[in-house]
Amino acid sequence: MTSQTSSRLVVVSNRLPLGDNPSGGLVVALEDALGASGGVWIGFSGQPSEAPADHLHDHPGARFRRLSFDLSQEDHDSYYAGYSNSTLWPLCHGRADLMRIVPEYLEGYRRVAGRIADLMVPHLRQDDRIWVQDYQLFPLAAALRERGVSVPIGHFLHIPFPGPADCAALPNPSELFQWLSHYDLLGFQTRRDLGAFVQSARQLSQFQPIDRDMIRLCGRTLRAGVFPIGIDASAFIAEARQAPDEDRMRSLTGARMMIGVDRLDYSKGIPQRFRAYQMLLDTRPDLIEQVSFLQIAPPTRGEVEAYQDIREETEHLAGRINGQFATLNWTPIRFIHRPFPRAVLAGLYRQARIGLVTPLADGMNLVAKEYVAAQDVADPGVLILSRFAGAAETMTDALIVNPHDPQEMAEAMAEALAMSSVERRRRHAALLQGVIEQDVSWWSSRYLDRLRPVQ
Ligand code: GDG
Repeated sequence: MTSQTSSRLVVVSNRLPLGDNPSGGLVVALEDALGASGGVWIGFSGQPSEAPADHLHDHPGARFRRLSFDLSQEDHDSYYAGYSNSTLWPLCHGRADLMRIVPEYLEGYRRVAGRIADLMVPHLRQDDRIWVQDYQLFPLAAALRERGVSVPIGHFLHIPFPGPADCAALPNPSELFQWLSHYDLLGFQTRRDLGAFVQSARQLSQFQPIDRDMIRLCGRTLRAGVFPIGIDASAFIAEARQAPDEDRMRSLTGARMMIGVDRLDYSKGIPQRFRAYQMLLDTRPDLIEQVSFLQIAPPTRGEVEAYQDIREETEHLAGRINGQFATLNWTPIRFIHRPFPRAVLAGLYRQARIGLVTPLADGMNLVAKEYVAAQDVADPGVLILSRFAGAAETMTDALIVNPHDPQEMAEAMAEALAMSSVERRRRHAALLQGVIEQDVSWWSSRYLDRLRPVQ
């Protein structure tokens, strides 16, 4: 086997970034490592297929090699909409009440990992290092090991790791730790998640710490560490500087804008945010027409029932608040259930006096970092950040709030609106430094430096 510096990187994620010019932080971060090592990115093609091929499809013409696999509708429903997004996602976000335990989901989840492993094996080389992304693919290392693959395999979890009480609600807690034990490196977003993993593994599995980052799990030795993900900060800063001013409502009424940008997911705390804003308008009538709230919430996972519910709840609440407070010149909430191009988002962040990032649970939350990167350093806005976003572990100069407490959030909004320019600049400078230093390339190189055989 060749040395690890010349090893080839193989990234596997649920979705393959496709298109001629795939963008996004993760792609940018991995592009250099993939390009320099002649690497490969493997993922789902995106559309369920009636006759899934028994080989990976090559997508030529990119800056790195991309190979996609097909999934049947049945596999997609059980593995993706089922076990990944109706069992694991709610569980990892503290919503065991929304979790659906269906034997076919778990079977499909295991079956798809086995299928991906089968498709991958003919493409693998002795000098590969494999980096598996996220909760959709927990069993992949075990499936590859079963097929004789012995190269280093790492996993990075983008979402929170559940504590022991939540893990115990899974249909298969001990299998989860078995799956994880086949990796050489487990990466988490925050110390909180690493701590939850250790506690859960101790209680529900065979676990022993060895030294600083080495552990024994289910009879195997591996590493575990914290690698907080970042954004492509320099690109985002440049994009926001060039963006046109799109906030026409401000020119009409002079109202300062608060912005939220989230996939419409129940973990993001959007209704709680709306209620806090309602409380602000109720208790501070002087702010009527002085502040507006733009919530961009593109659709996601519409096939899962809990997502249809959150859409209804959010639309209903926005309608009620608008009905109660709107004037002829001003609408308190603009709720837009559609995606916008990145460059437009960058400009909107820059024009917003307040960035509202108030999830009830979140692995990291990149919007918090994008909002900071987009600000005008001479006249920056204020980030209001939930203590339950992974980002709160490092972004301590934001106004940190409890998203379950509408009064505390309304007070933070009022405080942000009244904050002096000196304090806004001080807080923003500290936040921006972190966003720039710990960007997405920093994240991927720290992780890949540690992805090597354990012995
Ligand atoms: C998972 C974890 C973790 C949103 N609306 C539009 C749009 N977006 C972009 C944002 C941001 C990204 O999507 C969302 O990232 P988040 O980090 O906020 O949240 P998740 O999608 O839940 O991501 C999370 C992340 O993985 C990375 O590890 O931070 O905790 O849950 O970049 O800007 N982009 C465009 N139009 C939109 O309308 N172009």
